[in-house]
Amino acid sequence: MTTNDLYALPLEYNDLRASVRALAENEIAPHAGAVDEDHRFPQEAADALLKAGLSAAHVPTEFGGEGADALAVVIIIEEVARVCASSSLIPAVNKLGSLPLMLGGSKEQKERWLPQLAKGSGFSYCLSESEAGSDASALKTKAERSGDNWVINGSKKWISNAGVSEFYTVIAQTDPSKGSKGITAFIVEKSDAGVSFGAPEKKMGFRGSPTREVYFDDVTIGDDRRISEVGAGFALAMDTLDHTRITIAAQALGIAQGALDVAAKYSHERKQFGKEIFDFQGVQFMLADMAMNIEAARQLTYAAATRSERGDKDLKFFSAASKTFASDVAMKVTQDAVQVLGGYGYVSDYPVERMMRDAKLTQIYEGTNQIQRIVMARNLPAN
Ligand code: COS
Repeated sequence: MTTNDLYALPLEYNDLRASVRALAENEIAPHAGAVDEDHRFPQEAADALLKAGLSAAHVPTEFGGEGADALAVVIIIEEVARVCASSSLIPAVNKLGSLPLMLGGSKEQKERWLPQLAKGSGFSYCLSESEAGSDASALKTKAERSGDNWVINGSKKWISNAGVSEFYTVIAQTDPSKGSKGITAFIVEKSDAGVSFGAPEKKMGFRGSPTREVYFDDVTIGDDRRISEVGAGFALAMDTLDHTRITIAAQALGIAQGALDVAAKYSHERKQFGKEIFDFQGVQFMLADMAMNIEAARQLTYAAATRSERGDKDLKFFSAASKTFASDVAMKVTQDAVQVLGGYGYVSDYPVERMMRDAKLTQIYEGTNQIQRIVMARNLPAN
């Protein structure tokens, strides 16, 4: 290896970016505004992503998927989020929902669900509850033994793509006396008796992605649905998030890039005081800061993705850092993009107000940025 190979993406990733960008601009962007305005699932995006093998590209080839590595998945999500954050949740949620199965499940279990995911089934992740958000191990949903079966009762909150997905990884309490060591992971199917969904939440952003409660009422499943050792479900859930928080960084990165692209173009179109507003240094400084921060977020996110792929020891730090940094950048960049567009930025004729609303969630979900800082601090070298 020479220095020529360092800090440059291999050609295959640049080719992937170009093809996803073309698909996103042609088939996803035209619907992004309506999806947001009508609070409707981005079916056009779901169909286009599935057809191109991008809706769950992380599924290994032996299970019918594309076998995309963590960096490739990041680039897919980034490019889709650049035009429609709601649509980018399709590949992100599918990875989040199925990663516990990929990390903890048996070969038979993977053969049972992953090929269906590759064909478009959808896979959601059920960890959070109304009283267990940041304090995830305080969850109350119970799975109790009944002969050879498990009976699940309880409810999960803020579940992305709930109702759309066929499969759900459910993190449930199997021995309340043991705290985080009494938690176990299961797969529940939408068609299982006793599974139902709440009304879609009315959200500030990400309005194209349904977020609903999921209810479990005496849902009875066999032990073949258990994907962690009994009591090892919390560690599996946390291990999963170490890998998938990077996909939220990718999403934030894409939203920020999309907002910068709109603002930069607009700055050359809009004339005030007889010249392009780009000619004012105040606007140039804003655009330069936006681009600089986006590039820094991109480097950190790609570095985190390669650590996820290799399973490096410092993944936890990099994953939390990339999610925090990229989402904070997305919030600042989208606010500044609205500012560059002025009055036009504040109305829905341009996409930057949607992007600003979408950016906010990336600072909150898959662990608030405050929780990420706890994770980073716990993983500093001295610890
Ligand atoms: N990977 C593997 N295991 C982990 C882990 C990780 N990242 N984080 C914690 N664990 C394990 C710990 O090692 C510990 O086991 P041991 O006692 O054997 O060491 C166990 O899980 C409990 O860990 P801890 O005591 O650190 O748990 P806390 O209750 O303090 O919670 C935080 C830790 C706050 C980091 C965790 O609850 C969290 O990430 N919360 C946010 C949840 C979230 O992201 N929700 C978003 C919804 S999911 S989309």
